[in-house]
Amino acid sequence: MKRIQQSEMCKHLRLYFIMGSVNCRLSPAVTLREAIAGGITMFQFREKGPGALTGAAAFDLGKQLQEICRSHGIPFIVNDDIDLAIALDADGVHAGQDDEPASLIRQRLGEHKIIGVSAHSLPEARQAVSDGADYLGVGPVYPTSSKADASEVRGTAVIEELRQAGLTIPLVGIGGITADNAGPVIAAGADGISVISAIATADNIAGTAQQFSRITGG
Ligand code: TZP
Ligand code: ICP
Ligand code: MG
Repeated sequence: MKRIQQSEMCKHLRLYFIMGSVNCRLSPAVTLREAIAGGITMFQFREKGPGALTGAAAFDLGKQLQEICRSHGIPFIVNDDIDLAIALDADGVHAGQDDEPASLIRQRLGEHKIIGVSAHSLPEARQAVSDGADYLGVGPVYPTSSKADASEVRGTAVIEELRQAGLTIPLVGIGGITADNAGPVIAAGADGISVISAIATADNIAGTAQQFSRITGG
């Protein structure tokens, strides 16, 4: 099987929801179902931070969320944990700068799986492109409380810089994005936005996701 095409990748990225059990107000399964009802286009299972599940409990929750994604045709991506992604036969992996390079992850997962990489600067983005990443997560765009070790907030400047430098790789902005501040992220050149708390902790999860998808064209 072949690498995912850029046009298909861009469609999946329009409204990319990320969460794990510690991010949710309701159960993860209910949260995910509501978010799907509101129009999310891709999902990342990110079981991280104090109180996060590990081992068999993380596998079991991942499996449950993957089945929900499968039944709605939503790609299911695993954050960081390549062994878990392989065990679940996930659709792909999202890797940080401290994780293995995309080229090595590709050798383990195969050509047809989606590999995303976090990039905070033009050099990191260029490296990820040459390593064979399928998409980038660029941020934090705005201040976030969902990532303890988040790097410097740069607004939309890095996204603009990558596009001005001619990078065409599909990318999402991430970090502190709400329905009120998502517009400039798309205007800066992002193909979509990635969101944890604004959706996972919303009073009306489906309604909030729907508001986002009106902005990103999802
Ligand atoms: N990487 C950069 S910011 C961030 C991650 C995982 C957290 C985004 O969460 P939120 O709640 O949408 O700010
Ligand atoms: N970007 C994306 C899309 N996911 C992440 N987990 C991250 C940056 C840190
Ligand atoms: Mg990581």
